Order: sequence, then C-alpha cells, then structure tokens
Amino acid sequence: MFRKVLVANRGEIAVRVIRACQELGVQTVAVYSEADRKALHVRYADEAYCIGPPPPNDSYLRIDKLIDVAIRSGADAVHPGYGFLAENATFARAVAEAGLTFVGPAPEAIALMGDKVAARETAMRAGVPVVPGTPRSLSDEELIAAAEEIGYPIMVKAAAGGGGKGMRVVRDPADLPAALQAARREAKGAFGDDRIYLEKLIEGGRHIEIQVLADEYGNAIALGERECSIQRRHQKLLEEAPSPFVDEELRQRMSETALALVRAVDYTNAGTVEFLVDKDRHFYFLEMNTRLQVEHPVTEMVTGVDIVKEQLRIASGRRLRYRQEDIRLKGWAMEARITAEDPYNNFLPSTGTITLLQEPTGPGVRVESGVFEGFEVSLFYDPMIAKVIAWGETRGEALLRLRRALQEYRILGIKTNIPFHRRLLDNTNFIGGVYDTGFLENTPELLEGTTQRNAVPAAIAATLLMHQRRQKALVFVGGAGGRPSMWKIAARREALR
Ligand code: MV4
Repeated sequence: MFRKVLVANRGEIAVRVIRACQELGVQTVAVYSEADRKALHVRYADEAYCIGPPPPNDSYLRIDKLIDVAIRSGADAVHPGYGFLAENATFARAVAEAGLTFVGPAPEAIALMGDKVAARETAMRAGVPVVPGTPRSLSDEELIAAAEEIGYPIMVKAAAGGGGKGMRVVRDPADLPAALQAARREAKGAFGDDRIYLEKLIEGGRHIEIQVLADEYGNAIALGERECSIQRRHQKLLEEAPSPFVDEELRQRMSETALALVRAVDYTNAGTVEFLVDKDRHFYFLEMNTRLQVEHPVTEMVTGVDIVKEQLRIASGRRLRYRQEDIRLKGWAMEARITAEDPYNNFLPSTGTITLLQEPTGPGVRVESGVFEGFEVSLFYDPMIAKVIAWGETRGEALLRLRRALQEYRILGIKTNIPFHRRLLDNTNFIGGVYDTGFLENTPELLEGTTQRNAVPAAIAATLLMHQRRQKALVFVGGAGGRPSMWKIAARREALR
C-alpha cells in the first residue's frame, strides 16, 4: 500500500479520499488555492500546499504545479477525484512519468473513452449494444445521407463531448445541415475537435449506469446499477441505487455487458458504464466514465464496498478483495446533491459565508460535505457543496429518511437547492419511481419560480444568532420543549428593538 497520497482535488471529494487514506494508514497531501486556504480538506490532510490563485486554470488544473508538489512532498501516488484532471490522459501520463502512481485506469483507457466515437466503435466491437447511428465521424454530406438511414429524430453528438456537452436534437431533416455546422463550430470551440456523429434519438429513456471495479490481475466485477435520470441541463441532481426500473434479469444483462467492455479494453480500477434504457427495457451504451463518480456513495451503501479504498488497493497492485459472487445488494440508497444555487431563481449560483450549518444525521443518513460554518462559498468552483445519502431497507424508507434529513439540514448565509429536493421527494411520480430523463422538463412545477418562504426571518435569525454567539451572551428563550427557538430569538430581538 502507498505511504503517502496526494489528493489533486478540493471540496467534498477531497475530504472523501483523505478519509479513505486515513483508514488505510496512508499519509495525505492536500493542495489548495488561495480561496481554499481554510477549506476542510486542508484541515484534514497531514500536509497541505498552496498551488496558486483561486481560478482552476491557475491552480487545480495546473499539472506542473501538482506534479511539483507530489515530488516535493514525497507522495507515492496521486488521486484525481472527479472533475478537474480526473479524466485527463495527459495528467495521468505526467504522474507516471514523474515516477508516481495515478489512482485510476491507464492513460490509454482514459483517452479511448474520452473520444466518444472511439468509445462507440470499441463498444460495438465488444458486442455492446450502442444506439443506432453513424459508425464513425463523417463529413456533413455523409452525415446527411446517414440520417435518412437512421431515421429522425436524430441526436447530433460531438466526438470530444460527453456528459451532454455538444449534443443537439434534430427532428426535421431541413434543420440538419445548419445543426451540423453549429455542432461542429461549438465542438471546435469547446474541445478543439470538430468531429461529430449521429445517433437515433431515444426518447423517454432512463440514464442507468453500472459501477465496475477491475484489478490488474483480470478480476473485474460489477457493483450493481445507479439510476441517474433526475438531471437538469445534464447535471445530475439526485441518484439512487438500485434503480426502480431494473429487475434482477435486466441487472444481470447490463452488468455482463458492462464487464464485456471492461475486459475488451483491459480496464483497471473504478469505472462506470453509462446506458440509456428505453421503455421496452432495451439498453444502449452511452459513455464510459474513467473516474470515481460523484454518486459513488449510493453504490457503497447498498453493497458495503468502499470504492475509494478499492481504488487505492488496485492502484497499489493488490488484488480486488471481492469476487462477483460476493456482491449482494442490500436495501436502497438515495443521494441528493446539495448545491449553492437558488432553485427559485433558475438555479442561479449563490455565494457568501455560511453563517449557520447544521448537518442531518441519525439512522441511515450519511453526509459528504466540503463546507463548515464560516466557509466562504465562491463562484470559482462547482456549486455542489455537499451530498446527503440516505439508506433504507426499502426504497420507501430511504426516501423518508432522505426527506427527514433534508428537513434537518440547516444552511444559512447562502441559498441552496434543498427546497427543490424536498419538493422532488413529495412528487407522486418520483415517489412511484416513474420517471425518465425528461422528468424535470415535464414537471415544471418543480422548477417554477416562487419567492423563498421564510427567507427574511431566516436571515434575521442567522444574523442575530451570529451576533449572539459573538456576544457570548446566553439568551435562553424557553420554548415548549425548553429548546431555544431561532424564531423566538428573532421575535424577542425584534420586540427589544
Ligand atoms: C442520448 C439520449 C437520447 N438519445 N442519446 C446525455 C449525456 C450523455 N451521457 C448522453 N446523454 C444522452 N444521450 C440518444 N441517442 C439522452 C441522453 C440523456 C439526456 C438527454 C437530454 C436530457 C437529459 C438527459 C439525461 C441523461 C441522458
């Protein structure tokens, strides 16, 4: 096992990786930008190095700085987390060239799956069902001819895209030429690669992904599926494991298919094979993510496998601790991504100091958070600040626990999407597990603008509470339960004005 690991990330995932290292007796090196000087991952790591000003391009994306700190600190390995450089083959190569171990797959696998056309071709060769479409990227003339074969509606995709970037739907053949040009222009601008390809649009599908783990000795296993269809503009908001749509037979077929792709590319470490599943239960390969995913905890909760520890074990040359027959799904897990965004103002990012933070806990509740009271939420980074995961024996219990947890969660000083999640958990279609990738689009009442209730009293209470704490005066406002109530403090203070 490694002696020391550099975690090339920030926020909740950096904390998550540091925790796994600590449980394995591995020393940890954190890196931070000037905006993250007081961040939780800096506090929890054994060592921490400033790598520059807040903008990611000057800090968390600077391969040279990360490699320099890895060498100076004497780290043996680098864990990239997710986002930033987690799927950057150049970074993975640079880590290896510096004589360290990259905790993830080989650079070749990262590059292959990062090219969505090459990934599709590889999947086809491995016998993995792909959405009917063009076999490779073609010229506009060839694409227009191919579209007639595929049949409309069509999804135009960028080879260097992924995660929904550079995708566009075309329903009318007359719109295709312009759509191809726009897609190429966008792809060239965003990825420096204007190759595009076509697929038949699968409508009303569900985004269901299979978690895989593979060691360097040919042992590859699937850890069940995750349902990730609750997305807004290709940002996942809530995920669950298992999927309410998948039965044991479909799970087996999707898992075997995912493992066929894993074996075809000699994949090692943790990965996720994404599928689109249509209402007739046909599934099609979408993409393969060559990193640890945000939503990995729901799989951990139902399988009992610590995926981050297995990543570190595999990268250090150990064998997987599990065989496929050891994997049993127990219960149900549901994760809500907590973001500093205003769900009543088009999910506009919210910044500011967290003046009050009370995290939920209790039976079956897990919080993965990168923030604390007094933390300054900025616009420099992704708005996701934490995840709440609830486990239950049944989907109903997991849902009720998640609802309870979100009622307990108090975050003041910034706006969060918690009110959105609470409305989602009250939606009858969601409660019934009846939803697909179009769910949010088809349920506008979950997103429509309303003023945030109790926004003003909450702000008063938070300010007073902070003021109160500074004064260290104990103002006890006996409530029925004898507990000081924020509202009573606010009311009393108002009365004293
Ligand atoms: C599709 C699709 C329907 N038909 N491809 C989204 C991101 C990437 N993982 C691939 N994605 C999709 N590809 C075809 N041919 C539907 C999705 C999709 C999606 C599309 C629009 C809005 C939300 C979505 C959520 C998950 C998947």
